[in-house]
Amino acid sequence: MHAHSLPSVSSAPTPTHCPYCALQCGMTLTPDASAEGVAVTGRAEFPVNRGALCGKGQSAAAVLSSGARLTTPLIRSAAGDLEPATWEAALDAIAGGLARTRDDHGADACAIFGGGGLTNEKAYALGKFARTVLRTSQIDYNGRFCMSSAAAAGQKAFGLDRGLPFPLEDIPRTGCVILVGSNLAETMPPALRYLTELKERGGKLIVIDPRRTRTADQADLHLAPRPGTDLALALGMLHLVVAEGRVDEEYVRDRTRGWETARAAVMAHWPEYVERVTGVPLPQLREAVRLFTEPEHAMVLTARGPEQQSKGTDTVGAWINLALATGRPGRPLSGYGCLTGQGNGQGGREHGQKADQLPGYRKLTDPAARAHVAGVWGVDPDSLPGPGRSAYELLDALGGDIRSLLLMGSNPVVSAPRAAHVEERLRSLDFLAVADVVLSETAELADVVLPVMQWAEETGTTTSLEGRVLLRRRALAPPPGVRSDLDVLRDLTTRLAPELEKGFPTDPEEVFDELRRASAGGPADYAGISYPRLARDEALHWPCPGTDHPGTPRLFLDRFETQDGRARFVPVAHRPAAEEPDTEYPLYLTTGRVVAQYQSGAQTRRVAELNKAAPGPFVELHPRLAARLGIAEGDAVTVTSRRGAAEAPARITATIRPDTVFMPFHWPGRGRANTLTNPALDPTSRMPEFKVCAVRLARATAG
Ligand SMILES: Nc1nc2c(c(=O)[nH]1)N[C@H]1C(S)=C(S)[C@@H](COP(=O)(O)OP(=O)(O)OC[C@H]3O[C@@H](n4cnc5c(=O)[nH]c(N)nc54)[C@H](O)[C@@H]3O)O[C@H]1N2
Ligand SMILES: Nc1nc2c(c(=O)[nH]1)N[C@H]1C(S)=C(S)[C@@H](COP(=O)(O)OP(=O)(O)OC[C@H]3O[C@@H](n4cnc5c(=O)[nH]c(N)nc54)[C@H](O)[C@@H]3O)O[C@H]1N2
Ligand code: SF4
Ligand SMILES: [Mo]
Repeated sequence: MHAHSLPSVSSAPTPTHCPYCALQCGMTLTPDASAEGVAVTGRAEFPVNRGALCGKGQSAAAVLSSGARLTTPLIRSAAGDLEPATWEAALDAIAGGLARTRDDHGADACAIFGGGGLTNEKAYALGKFARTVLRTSQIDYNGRFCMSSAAAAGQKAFGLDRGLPFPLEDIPRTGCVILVGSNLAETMPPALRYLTELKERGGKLIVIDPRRTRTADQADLHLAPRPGTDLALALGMLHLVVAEGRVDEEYVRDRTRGWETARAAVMAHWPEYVERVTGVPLPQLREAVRLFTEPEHAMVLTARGPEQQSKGTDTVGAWINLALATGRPGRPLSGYGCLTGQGNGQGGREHGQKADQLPGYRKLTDPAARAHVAGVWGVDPDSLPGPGRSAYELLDALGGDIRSLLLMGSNPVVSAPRAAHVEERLRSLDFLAVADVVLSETAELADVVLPVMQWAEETGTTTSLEGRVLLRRRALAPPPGVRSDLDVLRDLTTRLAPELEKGFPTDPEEVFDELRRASAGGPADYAGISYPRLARDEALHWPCPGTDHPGTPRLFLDRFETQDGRARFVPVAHRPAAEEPDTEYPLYLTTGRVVAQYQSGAQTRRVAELNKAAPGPFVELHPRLAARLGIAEGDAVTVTSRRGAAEAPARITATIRPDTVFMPFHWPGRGRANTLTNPALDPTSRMPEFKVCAVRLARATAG
């Protein structure tokens, strides 16, 4: 239907950024004669990574050429197989499937699921497509599984959520960093140098993790609490801060509200109680308080450990309270930050693929926001639907009142909690369409699969964990047969609502320029950021309201983004995880990552050298537990929770608590960690409890 004339690609080296995590390391792609078509090198002049790349970034080009790459659309045949089809047939089938659902069951029976790896342009277009073309409220994305608890807590306390409110370069110059549930050494390896430099300058590092990870190995003090007890730990520290007279009274008076109520809640958490709940000895707790309060500057950084809990929002709130009581946020070289995870985990949550949200981090329930965005979109504000369901709730409703799903940029068959149930829900849909670069486990279930371009084949912007907006540039032509997600959304609009087609340009810069207008005046204001500016300047942090505005690397120095400019203490109390160990399921299971695989593994499991480094799932357990259960290194073990059972080889190590086992979640099949996880949701952020559930363990019976 449309001619796809692609701009010619230069043979000169292209400066760009990594396709994977939120660090967005700078890299250069140089065309060569290899099967990938380009060589990857780290870009020394980009200050965040200064030329360093982890193994995933270094090998990212392998996925460009991989034999497993999708290069033709697929349609499920009457016999039940996915068979090659033309683009026209595939797009017709998707438009037909969505239109049928809409006509038979109403607009909200169609749903969209997006991803934090999609560029700002794609995330924006996807949200606009849901609300104007499908007119459905049912859109959410995998970022809900990522940093949503930190985002909710940051909103409450500071009136604004930006992962880090200061650049990474501030970290080495502070006096103490408490790193809560982050395994930076494996999840953002080039960023480890900020912690090493901190220590070289005499600063202290405290790591809080039930496992002594490679990151915890670097710490001056490692606290290893029971999974799911960070909330009590933070309250215990704050209790000591109060008892020892270490509260910054002047700061609390001038820059905050709500201390009296929060203080009362804190005082109920006696250190002895905290010791009992967390398993962290009181002297260690006192030492942590001393290290954190003595220096002039200090920071608390959280990642998925404390956040992926059914009380993640309150837990992060408690850590923010500790930072506020000691006068840290909004002061130079100090404060609270969240280490966002996905390549565009920050931007992906700002421009409209989140259930309750309009571009610019605006609220879908705010009449002024609706009027502004509807104006940019040229539609009636009343035609915009209201907020929809959160990610897990949406997946759980598939086959119920949601009958059709279009999915871009996620692989929930591997990455969603209670994954066997989610898989069954996906199978029960009337219609499933998936756009991906590879045939992921979720794409394997689809009625129609669309092969799309990736990172090095198209231009687009991402926003890093520092709120730094970056330009990823097209460096090589995609394989024949592959189109962009932006093409897909335009071509579906042509079929479903031709009168809106003009609103779906396929040139990323055109989409970005519209995003700038839609975000103007909102909390995440991109109005002053343009492609030409991004091509010259890699230090533009939002908000950036005007083309001569320098951007905002550091937030909150004068005021917080609340109405009165003061930060809010949130009163919180400890509560147990949704599921605690008992006689039937006596152990904690926690989950996370290894350095050589990324997320559901859809991309990195297709790279030979990464598979060599991390070939498959495993169950990490303590030697004492192994001895008690008669399990030897490498034995196949069965891990059982109330959701199901998984099997993987044992990896025995004294670096984990004896009451806890750990599994990485990167693999499908029998070793899938998410077969076991508990979808209990945080009441505010709707984050599932990936980091805590109860399991039992046994040596797998031979067979
Ligand atoms: N290699 C690699 N790097 C990645 C990714 C990847 O998949 N692979 N994904 C990217 C993304 S999207 C994200 S979100 C980030 C995640 O980055 P991280 O948050 O660093 O990663 P995780 O391994 O999920 O969790 C961190 C640590 O939390 C600990 N933990 C478990 N339970 C608890 C608890 O109850 N309390 C505390 N305090 N700690 C606990 C785990 O033992 C683990 O070491 O990584 C990004 N980078
Ligand atoms: N047990 C457990 N589960 C977890 C977590 C945990 O710690 N423990 N962490 C959670 C977290 S933090 C996250 S972020 C999620 C992530 O989990 P997923 O959402 O599954 O993330 P990915 O594996 O990155 O999936 C991205 C998919 O999009 C495809 N893709 C890449 N680029 C593009 C593009 O431009 N367009 C399109 N259409 N597709 C593209 C990739 O090939 C891949 O199939 O997992 C969550 N699940
Ligand atoms: S740390 Fe993250 S951004 Fe940097 S190379 Fe590795 S995956 Fe890419
Ligand atoms: Mo994430």
